[in-house]
Amino acid sequence: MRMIILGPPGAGKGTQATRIAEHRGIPAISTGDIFRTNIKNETDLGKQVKAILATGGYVTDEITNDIVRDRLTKSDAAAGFLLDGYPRTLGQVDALDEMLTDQGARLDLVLELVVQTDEVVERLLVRAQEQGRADDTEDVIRARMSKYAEETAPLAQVYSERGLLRQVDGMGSVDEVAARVQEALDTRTN
Ligand code: B4P
Repeated sequence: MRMIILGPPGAGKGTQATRIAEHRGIPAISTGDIFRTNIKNETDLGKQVKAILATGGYVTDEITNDIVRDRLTKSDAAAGFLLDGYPRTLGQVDALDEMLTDQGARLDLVLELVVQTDEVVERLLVRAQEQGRADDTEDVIRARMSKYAEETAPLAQVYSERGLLRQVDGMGSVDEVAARVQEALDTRTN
């Protein structure tokens, strides 16, 4: 299965992606995690993107597409994958289409977690206290939210028109959301 998980910052994409990936035996590929690992390891890429992540902006399509293109050629992604946080722009949608065409593959599903803004800001502020992620300050969270509304929210319409979009209520506990996600996957794949 080749799928995407969409949703605003704090929707629970990473949390649900890990569960789905384990359950389905496919890799969860998070562009945010890839960037954070590079920042931590002080690689050239990490140095290039550090300031962008710290302010809640988006890394350029060129850099991001190259990373995903490279990651999708790894053998563990041959039979399927779950993309978390990618694509985020219409340019990335086009790039992903090309990558899939090159592989003779196609997308099976785009799952969108639907949440309320107040709830996700609260979740991210809790994470800020627990994990201290550099982009989890209230100002940067608001910047990430508006970037999402402007650049990424329109992607749901694109995938809806292709008949690939499945919206899932992302409110409630992690287990409650996981149960809804599971149901959406089961009805889609059975
Ligand atoms: P990401 O890592 O993708 O960050 P995000 O969209 O802000 O998602 P996040 O991980 O915070 O939220 P999630 O919903 O998983 O990207 C970080 C940055 O990298 C971006 O801002 C951008 O600069 C750059 N970037 C990444 N991809 C890019 C791309 N394609 N193009 C350009 N730039 C890119 O986590 C939710 C939190 O809530 C977790 O802490 C979890 O513990 C908690 N939670 C989850 N479910 C919950 C529930 N049901 N109840 C309570 N808490 C819950």
